[in-house]
Amino acid sequence: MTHQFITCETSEGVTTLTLNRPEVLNSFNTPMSAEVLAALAAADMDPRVRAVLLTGAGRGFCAGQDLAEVTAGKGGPAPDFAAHVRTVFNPMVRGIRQLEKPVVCAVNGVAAGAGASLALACDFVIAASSASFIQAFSKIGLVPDSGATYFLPRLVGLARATSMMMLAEKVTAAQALEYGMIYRVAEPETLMDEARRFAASLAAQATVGLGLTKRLLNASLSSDLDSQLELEARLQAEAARTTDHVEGIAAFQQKRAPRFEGR
Ligand code: T3D
Repeated sequence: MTHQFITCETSEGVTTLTLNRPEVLNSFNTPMSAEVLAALAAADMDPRVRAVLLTGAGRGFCAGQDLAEVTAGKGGPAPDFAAHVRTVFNPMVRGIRQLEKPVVCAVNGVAAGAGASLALACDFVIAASSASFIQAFSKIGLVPDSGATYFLPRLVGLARATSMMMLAEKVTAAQALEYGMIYRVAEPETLMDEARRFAASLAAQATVGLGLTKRLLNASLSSDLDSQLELEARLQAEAARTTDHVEGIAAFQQKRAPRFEGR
């Protein structure tokens, strides 16, 4: 499939998806979001793909909605923001959370607005020490979207989420790590190597088990203990039927590293 606004390549079981509009800090126009969605769907369908790496080209990760596309203040008919959020941003967030393969986000620079939301929806965020996160919405009179109000309070607590969202202050990568928003910080020069190696190591794990773990974590965000215990029991039975479980046990007994095939 050819892409105009992203690049997409697969090696070592990892699909690397790069947002590629560096001149506008990879902000989202509608076609770019459609390309991201199609690439996530392709990664989902392809059994050779066992992890996804999301990053941005140039000095920024993603500055959220492309404000040149927004017609407010330019006269003309009022845009249907609800429809836009439902059709452009929400499907990408669902695409990341429902993909039962690990998604690593390498935040190479500023992540603002829906760009920050998208990073927070990923399973692992590795940020360059020079990167930052800005809940930029309030600066333009909008509300946080693309799952920000769902993920951020759960990651950092209500007080910090409130201040980030109402004050739109820049959160550095070091602060994001300290607050529990992200997984790791890397030096800018080594970010992509580290992120690729990390994604490849995830791709070599028991993919079905990781996918079912993601389903459990998704459910746990809005579940009660009894429901969660029951879901764990059901999904454990599913994981136990995989070839990778048999291989994991064999490797343990033979005191060797497992060779997981992702099934
Ligand atoms: O429509 C709906 O569905 C509503 C949904 C909304 C979801 C959202 O994401 S709302 C939030 C939208 N994003 C923003 O408000 C962030 C806007 N950008 C910024 O505040 C700053 O650019 C940054 C803090 C992210 C980075 O600042 P800085 O100083 O490093 O870079 P810069 O000079 O501002 O930007 C560099 C270029 O990118 C610049 O273009 P130029 O002057 O070199 O030709 C700038 O205009 C462009 N750019 C940055 N962000 C956007 C953008 N162009 C279009 N849309 C952007 N979001």
